[in-house]
Amino acid sequence: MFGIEFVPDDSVLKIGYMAKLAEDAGFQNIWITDHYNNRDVWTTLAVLSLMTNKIRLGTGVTNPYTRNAAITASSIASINELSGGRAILGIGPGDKATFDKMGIEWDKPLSRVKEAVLAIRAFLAREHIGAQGPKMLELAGSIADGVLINASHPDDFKFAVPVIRQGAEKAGRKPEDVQVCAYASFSANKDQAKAVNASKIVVAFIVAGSPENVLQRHGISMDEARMISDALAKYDFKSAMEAVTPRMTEVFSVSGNPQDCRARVDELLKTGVTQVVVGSPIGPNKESAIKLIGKQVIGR
Ligand code: F42
Repeated sequence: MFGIEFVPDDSVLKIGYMAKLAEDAGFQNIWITDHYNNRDVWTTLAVLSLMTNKIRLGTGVTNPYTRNAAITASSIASINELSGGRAILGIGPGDKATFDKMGIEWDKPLSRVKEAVLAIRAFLAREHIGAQGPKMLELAGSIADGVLINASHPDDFKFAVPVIRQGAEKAGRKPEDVQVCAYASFSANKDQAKAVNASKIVVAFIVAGSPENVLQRHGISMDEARMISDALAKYDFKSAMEAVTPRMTEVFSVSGNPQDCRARVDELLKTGVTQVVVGSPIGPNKESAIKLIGKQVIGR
C-alpha cells in the first residue's frame, strides 16, 4: 500500500489539487503534518474531504500537547463525517523543536500519548501513532492500529518491527494487527542526480534531528551531523546541503529514478512494512513526481 505526506506549507486549495492528483495516481492514504507554522491540519483535511473521493485522509501526525484530546476526538469525527468515513487519526508526542518555540514543555511524552489515545479511543477507532523511540514503538504495538515511523532505510525497520511486535504480543494482540508505515523522505525524478539533490535539504533536517544511536546505526559520525546542525542554526542552508553526504541521502531518503525508488520500496516491504508513505520533498517537481511515482513505482 502507498501513502503520501503533504506538508501544508502552501494554500490549502493547492494541497487539495495535489491530493486529487495523488488519488488519481493510485495512492491510498494521504497524511497531513501538524505544525503551528503551517496551514492548519484540520482545515486542510476538511478541504481534502471535499476535493477527493476515495483516498483515506489522516493527520500525520497531531499531538496531545497543542490540542486537547477531547477536541481532537471532535475534529477527527467531523472529518470522518465530511469524508464519508475516510478519516484516520495519526498522533504522536509532537516535535520538540516547535514546542520549544511555543513555550510548551515536553513532559512525559510517552504517558501523554498513551492517555490521549485511550481517551480518544473512548470515542473513535483507527489510530496510528507516530513513533521512533523504542518505548514509543512498543506502546504503539500494544495500543495502536498502526505506527508511522519517520525512516527510509530497511535497517531502521529491522530494528523497529520486532519492538512493535513485542509490544503487540505482550498486550495479547496479533502482530499483524498493527500496520507498519514507513514515513519516508522520498524524491523521484527521471534524472537520478536531480532527485537526490532535491532531497538534500530534507535530509539535512533529518540528520540534525536524529538521535545519536540512529546515526551510529548507519555509520554517520556526530561530527558530520554537527556540521549540519550548526549550519542550520545559522539558517545557512547552502552549507547544510553541502555537508549532506551520499551516505546520508541513501540512509535518510528514498531518492533516485523510479527504478531506484521501486528497489528501495521492495526492500522496505520485505522488513514487514505495510505502507510506504511518500514524504517530502516527493520530487524536484511535486506534480510530475506524483504522476511518475503513480505510473512507475506504484504501477509496478
Ligand atoms: N511531529 C509533529 O509535531 N508534527 C508532525 O506532523 C509529525 C509527523 C510525524 C510523522 C511520522 C513520525 O514518525 C513522526 C512525526 N512527528 C511529527 C514527530 C513525532 O511527533 C515525534 O517527535 C517523534 O516520533 C519522536 O518521538 P519518539 O517516538 O522518539 O518518542 C520520544 C518522546 C522518546 O523519547 N521516546 C522514548 C522511547 O523510548 O520511545 C521514551 C521516553 C519516555 O519513556 N518518557 C517517559 C514518559 O512517561 O513519557 C518519561 C520519562 C521521565 O522520566 O520523565
